[in-house]
Amino acid sequence: MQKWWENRVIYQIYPMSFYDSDGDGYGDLKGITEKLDYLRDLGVGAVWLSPVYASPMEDNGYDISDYCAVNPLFGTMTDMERLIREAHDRDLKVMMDLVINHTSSAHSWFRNSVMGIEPYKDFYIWRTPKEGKKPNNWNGFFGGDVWEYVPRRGQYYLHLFSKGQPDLNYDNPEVLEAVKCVLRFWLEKGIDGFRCDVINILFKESLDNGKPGLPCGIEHYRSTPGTHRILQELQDTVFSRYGAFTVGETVLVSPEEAPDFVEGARPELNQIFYFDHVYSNQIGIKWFRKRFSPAAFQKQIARWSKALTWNANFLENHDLPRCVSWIGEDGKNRSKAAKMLCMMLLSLRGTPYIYQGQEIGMTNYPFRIPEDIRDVEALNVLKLAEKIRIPKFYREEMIRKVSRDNARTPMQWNSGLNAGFSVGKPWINVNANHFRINIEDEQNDPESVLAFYKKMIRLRNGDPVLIQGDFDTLSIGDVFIYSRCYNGKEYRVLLNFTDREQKIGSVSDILISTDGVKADHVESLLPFEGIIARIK
Ligand SMILES: [Ca+2]
Repeated sequence: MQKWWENRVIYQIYPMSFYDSDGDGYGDLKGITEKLDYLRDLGVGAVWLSPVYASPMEDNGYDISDYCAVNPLFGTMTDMERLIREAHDRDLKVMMDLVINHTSSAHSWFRNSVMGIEPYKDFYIWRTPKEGKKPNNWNGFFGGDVWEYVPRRGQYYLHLFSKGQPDLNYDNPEVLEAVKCVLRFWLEKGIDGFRCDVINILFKESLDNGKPGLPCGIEHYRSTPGTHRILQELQDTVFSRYGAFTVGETVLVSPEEAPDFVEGARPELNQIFYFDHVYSNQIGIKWFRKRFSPAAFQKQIARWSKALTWNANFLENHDLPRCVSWIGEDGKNRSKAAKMLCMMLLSLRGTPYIYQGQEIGMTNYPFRIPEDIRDVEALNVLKLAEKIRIPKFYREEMIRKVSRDNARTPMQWNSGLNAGFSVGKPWINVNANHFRINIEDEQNDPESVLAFYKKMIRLRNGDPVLIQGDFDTLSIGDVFIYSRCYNGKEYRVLLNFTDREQKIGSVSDILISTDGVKADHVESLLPFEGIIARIK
């Protein structure tokens, strides 16, 4: 039997930038509830909310100070309960973000831990200085130190992310019990599943010095047996009891080790996100990029589509630039490229994830540096780049192209004030292109990116070949070609990744094209055109 997460398209909401119901410039829970009919009409079957928990917002909510409370910026627990109820009334599942590698340093667990109050004393990873020095040579994901000294305890604590995000100590069984209570709290409220943040680095197998690498020390905590044990236990004692769905965000997992998380003898998670396609044009780290290569990008998609029977497929999220800007083209071919990428996302094998604004082809933002930037990560990198004397022009371009803020500019609802996102001053600039790229206009245009997303979602939702069919790669390069086969039927998907017309031989019986109604027989693809043809 198909599981709900195999039949549904999942839509990611970044609450701060989705819709502001009360004019304070920040999106909120009531705002999301008001827009549920829009999501229903789009055809998606589940929403995943980036964190809405109580948080000092040092890392935009990925630093949680109370797992069982709602951030007042987003509303109240009553607003959250109403959102869950109203979503379920519209047959939309609700997923929350789960951040359990670390808490905020403002969490009461951490405060009590600093004071040495039981049972919290060993909830975090504390170590006494070694001959006055830090416990090891590791460095962190945001660059720089992983150890912060606390005079009160005379000890350092470990933080793989910022110093306001201390790592939980999973060597202490009471930590896992406390986390289970949090999970049950939300599942009892009717949540249908979780997107689990950096889930494969929970358990630190040792604190020995790391080998040189990025980040240094990762071999001691990436995909360790201890992490597998924790995930199995959460699955056995919590997730399976509620039929809860889980998708894991992983850090540097290879296609060879991925099945251990989702297909092992003891299932741990239902799906994981891989990032190799996103990394395909990076040089070492994400800030340095080479020219986008369709072949390098498609190779990773093809590799993962073969490695796992069921993938979590995505092109955008709250941490990435807009796909049409870096994979396709956001100039004159924007709408064509956005539709082609939509066709790929919705015709791969696995669950498609759409990030807010992707469905209208929202683009990167031409940020003024640094005054328009809000993301702490980009601001840190900018300072670092200046220090190591990367030229001004280059470092500004780097931030403009890669900054996470590209995904966080407000949702473009209409062509009016602040794109209809808020009547107040938005916390981050609205892209000026909302005059021509916005939901209201696209809803009235049958040729729009939005209209194509709706069409493609409806096609996928009702088609077992697109949902369950086996995947096979036929060609990689300027034109990406793959097949989907199910029950004696075969579809062929052909996607032009270039701004030039491409010959494809003779293809007939076309099910759908990104270019509207087609003659029954074509021999070439227009710039950025995609088609799905029935082969048998
Ligand atoms: Ca608000």
